[in-house]
Amino acid sequence: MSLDLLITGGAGFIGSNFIRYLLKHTTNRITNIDALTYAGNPDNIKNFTTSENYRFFKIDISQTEELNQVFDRSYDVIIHFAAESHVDRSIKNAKAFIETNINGTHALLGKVLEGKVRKMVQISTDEVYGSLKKMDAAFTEYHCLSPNNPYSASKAGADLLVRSFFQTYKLPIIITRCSNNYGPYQHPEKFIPKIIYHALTNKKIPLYGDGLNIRDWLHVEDHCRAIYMVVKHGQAGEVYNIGGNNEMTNIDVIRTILHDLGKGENLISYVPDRKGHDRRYAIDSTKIKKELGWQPATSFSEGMKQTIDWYIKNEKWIESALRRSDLL
Ligand code: NAD
Ligand code: TDX
Repeated sequence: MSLDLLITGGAGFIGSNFIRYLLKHTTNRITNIDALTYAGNPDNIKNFTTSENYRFFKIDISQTEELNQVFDRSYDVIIHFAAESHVDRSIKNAKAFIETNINGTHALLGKVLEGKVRKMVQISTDEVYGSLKKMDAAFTEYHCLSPNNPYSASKAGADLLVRSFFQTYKLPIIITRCSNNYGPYQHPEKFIPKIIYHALTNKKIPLYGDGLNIRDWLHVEDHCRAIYMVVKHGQAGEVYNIGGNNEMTNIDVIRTILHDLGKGENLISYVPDRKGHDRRYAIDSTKIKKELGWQPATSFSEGMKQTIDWYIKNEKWIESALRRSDLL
């Protein structure tokens, strides 16, 4: 059965990969709403318009009047990706993070409350759980929320609002929390595409602090598959963690990419640490594996080779994304 889906933030990295996944594997009707901020790139979605199942609206989700435009119909599911997503920007100025991540999520919850949507999936992050020490067990869904930077605090705020709307109004809402994604169409301000672009153009690669912070890397296609399983089979009121089972230090990520590109470690430049830099994230995905039968299918080495290849072929895309963000 085809579903009527409302995707927020579908011009960004994960949202555009998710729509690509849907167009390839399903016949669902898709409405994509995105404010096209510096991170929302029209190039990411330009091929979608050929599908009769797809429509796009330039809408800021935190503005209720704008949001009303797409409620000319009701939806089976909202899949909510739209967010300000870059930690370093949130440390410089958190205002947009509060407006989009908290007020925007609240505006969408209002639409669910009005009965315009049958289910909502809130795409969240492992960062809401805070930071782990080296020997700590990975985050489960029961870990307390202890965000350490304005970005993760705004996402945790949104998650708590979502939780409260489930508890208070019994709305059919689900939260997913994933680890760091990588793959095609990721904004080049983020770590992996930044390393690749700097290596390709022989620019210094800034490595924060001692380079030993650990992230768990999840290929975006594995993530999209997990989200769709949650859309179809997830239970209201539940949280599902989604991890790549692939923890690496930042310095090792850089070394892997430099090695694959045949570049030297002289490109690495140690720079002052990010303020409040979380030391380690690790996700326990037992629940989604057991309950929905999902598991990651992409090995880091294979996923990274494909990813590097994509950025080599799309250097113009990287430069246009940097130009849109005044970074070039
Ligand atoms: P992104 O920054 O690439 O894309 C965000 C999209 O949201 C952009 O297209 C932007 O234009 C849009 N947007 C921003 N403000 C908006 C507003 N007010 N109204 C409408 N649209 C708006 O982000 P991403 O990396 O694709 O992340 C997507 C979601 O996944 C976010 O909610 C993020 O918190 C979460 N997440 C991302 C990662 C990751 O590694 N990238 C990991 C965990 C969770
Ligand atoms: O230039 C850099 N140098 C560097 O050492 C950048 C951009 C990052 N880093 C480090 C900081 C982190 O330890 O690399 C790691 C990854 O950094 P980001 O790509 O900024 O990701 P992170 O802060 O881990 O957050 C990401 O994963 C969780 C996403 O951006 C979030 O949206 C998501 O919620």
